[in-house]
Amino acid sequence: MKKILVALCLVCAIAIPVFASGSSEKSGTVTLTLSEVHAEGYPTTLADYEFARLVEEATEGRIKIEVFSGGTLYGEETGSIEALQIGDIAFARVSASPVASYVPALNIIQLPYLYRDGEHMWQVLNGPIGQDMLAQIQESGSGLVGLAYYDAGSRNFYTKTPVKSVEDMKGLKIRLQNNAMMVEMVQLLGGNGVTGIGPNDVYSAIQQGVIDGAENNWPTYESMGDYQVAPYFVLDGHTRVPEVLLASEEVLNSLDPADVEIIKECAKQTQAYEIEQWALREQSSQEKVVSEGVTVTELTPEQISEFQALMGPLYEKYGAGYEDLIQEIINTGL
Ligand code: BDP
Repeated sequence: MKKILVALCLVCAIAIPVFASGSSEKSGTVTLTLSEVHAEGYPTTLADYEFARLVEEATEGRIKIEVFSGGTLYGEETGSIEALQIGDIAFARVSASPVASYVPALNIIQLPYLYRDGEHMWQVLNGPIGQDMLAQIQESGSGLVGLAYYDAGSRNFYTKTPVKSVEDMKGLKIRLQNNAMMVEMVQLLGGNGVTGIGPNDVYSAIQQGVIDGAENNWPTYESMGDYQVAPYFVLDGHTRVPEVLLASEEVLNSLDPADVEIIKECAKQTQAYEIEQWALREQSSQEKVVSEGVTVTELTPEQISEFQALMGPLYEKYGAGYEDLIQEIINTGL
């Protein structure tokens, strides 16, 4: 009897249809998974839900997108990128920084001190250079499809001890995203870059003394609670790294091409919404951490130039072969 039951169960297991794991299908509707490291209410998470809403509406409910926020699926964005490549999930909203490990050309649009300000970055990203980079994510054969850029402001160092000039970076262990160029950036500033720690684990890594600090924008610094353990924030503005909404090429290929067009269109439509949410949160996060006692160090233009002056080797190494493009980026909007 026992043997018969085991045999029956095996038959059942095989009989249950198995769908590409990035999607599941029920009576003509498909549910696609989206991975997000940020919490509910964070600007990118709000944009993920807006994307899901628009896609569901435009496909009359045929395509549903389920958002897994807070890093519940993948705490490290590298994990979600690799899951996209093998079609395990359909979408991930990630930072362009770890994507550059798979599509090296993306380092060009996130070189330190490349943009004069946010407006300059958006002129580049929404112009031919940025759109070509977005297309290159797929054209490079990465298995990833770049759907849209989102805002993530500028990144700044935050530490347990005050950083008032580039000299204070000496010997500091700084957590970075998984990107070799960023590790070299911190080395050039005199510190040591540490990777492999997901953004949701930075707080405990600082608390336990594994690292002396990290670098990020106001909203992540506030949202992850890192300001409570690293209360010195220096406005060095070393990078502007856009967020990217990515899709799995394999999962998109399994869908009706007309639906893929709808997905691409809806993703583009969410950009303005995210930028709006971003501006609000950047302001409120800054106000919150300052009201809770964070020490913000502003640097003079001369002091910022000291940081910037050390970045030459990165432009030479990561910008090799892209000299004209970098110049075009610098000239954009002038
Ligand atoms: C935040 C980005 C998020 C990154 C995180 C990090 O929004 O996508 O994962 O930085 O530093 O600004 O890992």
